[in-house]
Amino acid sequence: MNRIITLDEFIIHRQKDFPFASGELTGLLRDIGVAAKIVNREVNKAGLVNILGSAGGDNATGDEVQKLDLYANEKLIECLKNSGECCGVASEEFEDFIPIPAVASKASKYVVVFDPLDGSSNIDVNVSVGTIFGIYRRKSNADGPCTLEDFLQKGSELVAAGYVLYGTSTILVYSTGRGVNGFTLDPSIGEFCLSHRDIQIPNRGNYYSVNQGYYLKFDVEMRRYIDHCSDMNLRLRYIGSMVSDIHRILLQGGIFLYPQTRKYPQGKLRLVYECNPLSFIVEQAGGKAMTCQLQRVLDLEVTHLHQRATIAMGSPDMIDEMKAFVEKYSALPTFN
Ligand code: AHM
Ligand code: MG
Repeated sequence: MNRIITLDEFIIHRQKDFPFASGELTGLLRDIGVAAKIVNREVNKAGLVNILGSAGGDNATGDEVQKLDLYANEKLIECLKNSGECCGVASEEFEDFIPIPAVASKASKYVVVFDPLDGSSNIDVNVSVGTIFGIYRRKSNADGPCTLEDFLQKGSELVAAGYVLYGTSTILVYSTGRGVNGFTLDPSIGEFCLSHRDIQIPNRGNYYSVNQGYYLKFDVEMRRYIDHCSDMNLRLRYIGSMVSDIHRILLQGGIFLYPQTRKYPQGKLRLVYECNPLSFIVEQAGGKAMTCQLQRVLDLEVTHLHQRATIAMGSPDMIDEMKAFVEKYSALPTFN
């Protein structure tokens, strides 16, 4: 039988691979691992305790906030204070970033961005949700509090990113820029154990993932590409929980699309909290991630915390194919 490797063991073992190998990132990743276990416990209890339903407010981008979102948000922040490595966080649930005071005069060098519970409209119906996170090295002076510029870095400057999927089992997937590894939570020992070593996304897959209900609201090139996916007998899978859809594509291949619609002319998904961290993971696994206007997501300028972006990510050959459709059909005059 293979020896079990826990997340903590793996992080410490990999520490030397990291360019700033001083153990700081190790502490942060462990904090996130602890938060994931706490959130997981609560997500699993969601049907049992009176935590379901709306907290009655809207988040910074106007979506209804579920109670469990707030809980996950709070726990992540609490846990990120533990190691003293994080000088500030920005969360999809808050309008502004939150500076974290230094612990025991430690010079914290990192900021963390996260979507505490993505796909939260799925909670009430017992469908998978996820946490998405990204870690940047701060730009501001380590003597003072963090500043907005620490959070407005391009995705290509991420030093680590990952997600936790609270699904039929709970899995934490992360990358520090040297491949992607996945750890499944073994509830009997309360540890994330290495289950998916060096994940490589297949060059193509049998799935496409898009909210096809918006078909008529998409531009012609996207409609033609979606028609093509259907003509090729690809299977449509759309959970409405991006982490779940991306996780399937990462393991089995496929393409995920969220193009612009009339309601969301810039796309719906958030660049800082959703698109950049997941694009980092997908690229690290050998995939590609670009906007529906064909810019590499990780190269996009970040001008505000809640910026939205269109997105196409997944298997490299399928992204190239999508790109060819966009180039061909967006160049033609449209007769909508
Ligand atoms: P959220 O952060 O408010 O949960 O929204 C993000 C989610 C993604 O997980 C998912 O892919 C998308 O919104 C679904 O949106 P839609 O219902 O418009 O297809
Ligand atoms: Mg989200």
